[in-house]
Amino acid sequence: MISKCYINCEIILDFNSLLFSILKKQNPDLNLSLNDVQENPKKYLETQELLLQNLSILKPQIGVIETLQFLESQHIQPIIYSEFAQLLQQHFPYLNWQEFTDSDQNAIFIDPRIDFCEQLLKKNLNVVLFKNHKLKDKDYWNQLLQNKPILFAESWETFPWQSFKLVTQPIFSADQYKVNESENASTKYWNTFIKLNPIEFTSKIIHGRNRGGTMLGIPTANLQINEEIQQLTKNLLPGVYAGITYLENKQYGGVLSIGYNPYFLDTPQTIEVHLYGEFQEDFYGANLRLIITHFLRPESDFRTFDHLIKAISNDKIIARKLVC
Ligand code: RBF
Ligand code: MG
Repeated sequence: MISKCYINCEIILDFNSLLFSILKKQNPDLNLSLNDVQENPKKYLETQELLLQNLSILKPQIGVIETLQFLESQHIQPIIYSEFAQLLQQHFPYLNWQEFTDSDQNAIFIDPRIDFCEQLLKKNLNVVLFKNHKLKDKDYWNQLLQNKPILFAESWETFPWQSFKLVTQPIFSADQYKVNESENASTKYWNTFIKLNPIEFTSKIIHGRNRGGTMLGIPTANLQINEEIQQLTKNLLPGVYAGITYLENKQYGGVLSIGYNPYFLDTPQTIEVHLYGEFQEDFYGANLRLIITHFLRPESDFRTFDHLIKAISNDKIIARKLVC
């Protein structure tokens, strides 16, 4: 009978995204996709020092709290394993941290990194990979693991914890979801920010990819990035910020994303600002003055589209309190 569930710490805190952000900040021209980091994190481990220094600015992945609550409701003890368990315990005392173990027959191991995965399977332990929109398919893993049994599951809710047979197909559908401010579950653990020395510039509003308004329900003004802006923002970690904006001489609070949109695998850097206000027009070509005042979180990849939406909706609530 399964009574424990070990979850990879890197999943809970999304180390890969932070690592990606730090590497990009050090060298914006580095031709690196988040997938590179995910597939071979060892290659980048020399920056682990930096990763640990930046732990205090991390927020747990948006679905984490619900997930842990769900597991508890199934009478399964959720444990997050990490070689940095003690350090992490100090930063995230509400999560149950433990050093890595690889011998517990009564446990399921969730999304281990590939090297741990092999180690676990050699010992005939139960490994489950949860589907996300970027997870390689079953054949890829089967080949890699030489047909050792590995379980693929679509979601926590549909995974048959007590008997665990498998398998469902991943479905990624965008249009059910919109930013909905009443739907924030994890703000309690997310209500943190860092005050910055304000960074100020003016930029032209250009066409983006039109996802913000239609897909995410959070319309954004995409800003042109010139040499000056590049210089001014080069020390900012890719992430989410709050600030004050001026558009046609009127002031609006704003929440913005500066980065590479890892969820959508966009590679060029973008700066996108959502203004707190009602607008009919699109303002393409207009100038926006922006004063960046707070850092909210590093940008992140997400397991599901739902999580991206929830994260942005929480950002929106937190930033509004700061700048409106
Ligand atoms: N994209 C990501 O891939 N990861 C993020 O963590 C992320 N956070 C965002 C937070 C805010 C407040 C906004 C406005 C956007 C964020 N985005 C993020 C960018 C989002 O993917 C982008 O706005 C849409 O793709 C539209 O281009
Ligand atoms: Mg936009």
